[in-house]
Parts: sequence; C-alpha cells; structure tokens
Amino acid sequence: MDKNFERTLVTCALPYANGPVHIGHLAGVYVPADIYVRYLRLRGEDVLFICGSDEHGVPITIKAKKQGCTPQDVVDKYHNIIKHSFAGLGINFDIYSRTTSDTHHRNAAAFFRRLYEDGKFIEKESEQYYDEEAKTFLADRYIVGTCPKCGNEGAYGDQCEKCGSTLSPDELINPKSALSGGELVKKTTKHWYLPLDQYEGWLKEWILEGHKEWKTNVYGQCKSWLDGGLQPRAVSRDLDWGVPVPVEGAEGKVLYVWFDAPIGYISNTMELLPQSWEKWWKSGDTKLVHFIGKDNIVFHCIVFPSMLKADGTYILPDNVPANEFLNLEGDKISTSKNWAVWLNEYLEEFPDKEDVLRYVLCANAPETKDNDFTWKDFQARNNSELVAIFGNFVNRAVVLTHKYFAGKVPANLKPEPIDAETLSQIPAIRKSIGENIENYKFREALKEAMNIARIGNKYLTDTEPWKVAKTDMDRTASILNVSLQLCADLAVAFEPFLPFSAEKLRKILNVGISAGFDHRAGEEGSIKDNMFKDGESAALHTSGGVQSEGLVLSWESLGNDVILPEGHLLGEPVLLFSKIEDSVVEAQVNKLKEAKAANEAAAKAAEVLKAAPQKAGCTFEDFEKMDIRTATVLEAERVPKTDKLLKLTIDTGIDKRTIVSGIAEYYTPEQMLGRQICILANLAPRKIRGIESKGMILMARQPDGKMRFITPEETLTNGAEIG
Ligand code: B3M
Ligand code: ZN
Repeated sequence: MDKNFERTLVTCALPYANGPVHIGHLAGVYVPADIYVRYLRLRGEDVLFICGSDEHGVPITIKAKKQGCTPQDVVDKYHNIIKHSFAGLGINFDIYSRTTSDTHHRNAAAFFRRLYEDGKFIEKESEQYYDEEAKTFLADRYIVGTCPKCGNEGAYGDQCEKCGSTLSPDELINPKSALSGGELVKKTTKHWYLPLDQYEGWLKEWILEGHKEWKTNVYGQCKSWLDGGLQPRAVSRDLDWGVPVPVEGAEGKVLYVWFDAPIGYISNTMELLPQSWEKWWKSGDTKLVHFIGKDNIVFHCIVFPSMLKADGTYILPDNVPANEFLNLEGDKISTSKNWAVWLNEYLEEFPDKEDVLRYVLCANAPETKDNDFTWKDFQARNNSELVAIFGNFVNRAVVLTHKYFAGKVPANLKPEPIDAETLSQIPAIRKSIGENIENYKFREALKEAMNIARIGNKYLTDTEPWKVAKTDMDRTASILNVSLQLCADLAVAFEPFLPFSAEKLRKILNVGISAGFDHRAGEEGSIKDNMFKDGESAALHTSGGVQSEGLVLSWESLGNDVILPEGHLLGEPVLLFSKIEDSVVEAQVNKLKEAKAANEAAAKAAEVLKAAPQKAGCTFEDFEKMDIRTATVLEAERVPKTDKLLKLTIDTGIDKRTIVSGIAEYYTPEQMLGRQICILANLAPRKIRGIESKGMILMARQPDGKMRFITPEETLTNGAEIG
C-alpha cells in the first residue's frame, strides 16, 4: 500500500434495483473490485468494501407502472435478487444496503441541507413539460417523441435508445407524455442546481494535473468534459419517488437520483459502522477507490467530487478504475431486449461453477476496450485452461502423493537443479501479480497467477515422477515435494481470483489462510442484516478463515521454497474443475437465440399495432349486430382470370353457401379444403366477378402484410356463434 495510506475504502457502483445483475456489470465493476479487495485483505491491509442497491430514479417508477405495482415492490424484489446473487458469486461486500433505507434518506437529506445552508446551490425557475391530464411535471424519461437525429418515433426525452444520442425533451419532435399519451404544456418550476462551472478550475487542477496516473479511458473522458466546459446541473426533480428535497415549499420534489446515489456509499458505511464511519470518509490517510462502468465516469469523477468538495469535510477518490463494456456473442448487452447472461440464472444453471464465470470475466475483462463474451470461449477457457492446466496439475501432484507417500508431503531427499530453477520463478510472479492488481490490471495479474500452474505442469512433464517412481523413490519424493509447494502457491495466488477453488484447494492441502478481520467488532448498533450471519466476518466468509490450529498461509507464503513442511498430511483429493460439454454451451446459445426471437416477435407486434392503431369506439349494440360463426371449407377453386380471388363453398352450420375471398395470394385451393375458419355470416351479400358472395372470412394481417386465417384451436361445431 502507498506510504501515505492507512486503509482502503472500496466502493462499487450501486446497481439499479430494477433488474438482476448481468455479466456486463460483473466484468466491468464487481469482479475486478472483489479481486482487488481480496488481494488487499490477503496482504493484511485494512479494507472496507461497500455497495448497495440504487433504488430511486424514474426508470423504477416506469417499471412499477408497467407492472401495476409500487416502486417499493419493484426495488424489494430486485434488491433481494441482486444481493443474493452477489453473495453467490463470492463477492463479499462488508455491507450491501439500499438507498431506500432510513439511514440513507436521513443522510442524503442532511447532505443536501448542509450545502443548501452554505449557499452552495443556485435556485432557478425554468419551464418544464407538464402533463395536464396526469397533473404532474414530467421527468425527461416520461416524455416520448421522434428523435431529431435518426427519426426513431419512440425516443425518450433524455436519450434515443436506437441511435444512442443524448437528448433534451426540447429536441424531440412532437413530444408527448408517456404517462397519459396526451399533449404537454410548459409550466414554470423551481429547482436547485450545483454550479459545476464554479468547480471547473479546481477539477482541472485536481484531475488533469493531479491524476495523470488514472486509466487513459477515464482520464480522457474527464478531459473532454472539462475541455467542453461545465454547466450548472439540477440536483432536484419533480417526482414523488426518492428523497424529498428537505426545504420548505419543495413539496412534490425529490433529490435527483444521481445526487442521492453516490451519497449512498457514505450512508451504507454509516449503517455498517455507526461509530467509526468518519475514519473511512474524512481522514486523509484513507485511500478511496470507486469501481464503476464507463457510463458512470462523469458522475464519479466530476459531479460527486464537486459535491464532496462543496461540503469540504470529505476525502476525494484516489482512483476511479472504470472499465469499458462487455458485449455478448457480438452484440451489445441489452436489458430490455433480454440479450444478457443474468447472474442469478447462471448461478442456478451452473451450480459449483462460480469460479468459471469469475475466471472468464476476468480473463476477458474490458479493461482498455470493449470486449466480447461468447459461450464458446467460456467453454474453451474452462476446458483447456482451468481443467487442463490448473486442475490437471494439482490433481496429478496430489494423487501421486496419496499413492506413493500416504498423503504426506515427502522429504526433499534428492534435489536437482530443475527444482530450484522451477521454484525460483515464483517470487517474481508474486511481485507481478501484486503490482498488476495494485495498478488495476486484473487480466494481466490473472495470467501471471495461471503461469504458476503452467510452470507446475511443465515441471511434471519434464520430471515424470510416475516413471521415476518405478526406480527411484527418493527422487520421486523430491519431485512431489516441489510440486506440492507449487500447489500451495496456487492456493494463495488464486484466492483473489477464484475464491471457491482456492478454498477447495486449501482443503485438499489441509491448510488455512489469513485474510482480514471484522470491522464491525465492537461497533454498537452496527447493522446485523448484511450479507453475512451475525458475528461472521465478510473477509472470512469464503476465504476459509484464519485457522487457529494447523498451517495458515498468507500472501507472504507465496514463492517460499518450503510452504508445506515435510510430513504435513494432505486432505482428500477432489477435482477442482470439471469439463463443460458442448451440449451445455449450445443450450445457452439457444437460450439467447430464443430471447432474440421473442424480442423480434415483440418488435413486430409493435409494428402491427403502429400500422393499425385501435379504431374509434363502438357500442355493444354495434358489436351485437355482427353474426360471427365457425364454418368449414367444403370446396375451393380459383376465380378464373383473377390472381387474388378464391371461390369457396362453406358449411356454415346454417346453410351451405358461397363466399368469394381475396386470399389466393396466400393460400392455394388445396390448402383451403377441410379447413375450419371464422366468418362474418350476416354481411350483406354482394356480387364479385358475377358470383354472389354471402359473408366474409375473418383473417389477421401479419407484419409482413400477409393474411392468415383464424382457425379454432380444436374442431368446433359449424355455426357456433362467436362473441
Ligand atoms: N445506479 C447507474 C448504473 O448502475 C447507477 C450507479 C450509481 S453509483 C452511485 O449504471
Ligand atoms: Zn435517434
């Protein structure tokens, strides 16, 4: 850890509680953050790891409306799903709370109030769209219209999801209320603004001069915002879901979600550590690191720091290692299109394979550019890296030790130069893993850790203990001794990356690990309802814990020539990883294809609706005039000299009659024979091409313009009345 810091406070972007977490979130934010925290804990650093659900904002209210429930119902549901799925993947926050908590509401309001009383905001009246029918001001998201850039008719007042442009409601062509569908009027409303322009000089100094070490994608985005010039930003909204603006006369207004959410990091720390939270947020020797995705950079590097600066009592982030985006099978991950791999589903469908996902997402992390997740790659990395390299090495070393030495670490009786050469590579790897993690280069760090297994495999291939055992037991003992030391190296090196497998491996080796302590110890009033059971520490949760008896490894063990002493008894050998078959990944690809097909069908349905919007109302009496019945086609022939017409003889149950229908484009006469259909029986007869047609066949127009029959699900009696 840097000399000037005593402790590290790590935060992860608070996921919106309006859907589960997917692999894009994980690769961009949560897996790297968890690796970072586990590594620091392994080094004995004082670390706090904070997250929670972001439960405010307009999209949550829209989802609630669509589902006919309350916003609270929506966030309750997803908060629980998200919280449990993080725990399921071994992402061990010290607290996973929520922005609807009392502590947060109080803290966010107090934060606003301090800035308000200190004159840090500008109060401004402006004209905003107002929905007369729903009697409410509309958030940008609630305004829909035509995108001025691409012509998409369903663009929102803040963004067009088709072309990705950021919009303001004033730019929309023909804006309408998404709430009532009605026309909008402009009305005056008052809001509070944080004058970011006043912080511009300071931000330039702090970021552009003071944090040149930030990742280039982060630094670059900050620079372009700062070069473009900053404007005052509204920190309140006319909405009834959120933290009420704590000012008299502000009824019907709440804090803007991006104002309250980052304060959530502080609130959640308070909730966990009511007595000592300030040490983490207000003491210059705390290193604050925000893990986020690239779409959150401006809020974490410009807006939130300006809020903290305005307050004046908080520390600022030391780093904001934002990642780029992860795509899925070549396409952008999309929550609304269900083009995603959802963590909660993965955990159910791949029990015991948490680490495979962690491994693939880290190995493929979009650290410097967008990256792609494919199921083929997932399978290949599991089968040819985790199984064939890591698992295979450990299994061979351990099984041979059980076979020849009754599961005890044999003495190094007959060393050869290759042993020392092999072991001497590990300290440099330890250094490199550490440096890479400290510089937020997790892919590189993982590659280095994997090199230990590669070295082990090569060593076994070079020394062939299974052959040597036939003639030279002393040498076999040495080879297995060295191999087991390498296994112990792996058990330490992989603790940050693959905590489940590292723990399994430590059981196989019969060792423990030292990794952190419980910050809540001695905190009165500390919440107990976090991810862990009472008295159980986050840090110790999956790491195997500090064992008071027996052999306990630490980061410092990694690279030592003798980690496991001669005579140390191993545990039972079990397989660390198992092969993933083609059928398993094919099923996942099919699942995605189905999602895509369902999504396309929904889009088509929307088109059909657009082409044929609902007609003006009719009365029940109007409807009752129509005599709609089931009928069967008895005969069918083309009407001569026409392309479109078929002459059909129909059994209507009432009579047998002729109907001429314009369906020859879509059905041949043969296809019509014997079909049951629905007809409008009492339509006034009319002559078509000299043939008297009595009635009309009911058909549905498809998005491609083609007509299709409505056929009853089962054969019904002809003449049955429909209504
Ligand atoms: N909920 C946005 C997001 O999930 C937002 C992050 C808040 S962090 C304070 O992308
Ligand atoms: Zn557009």
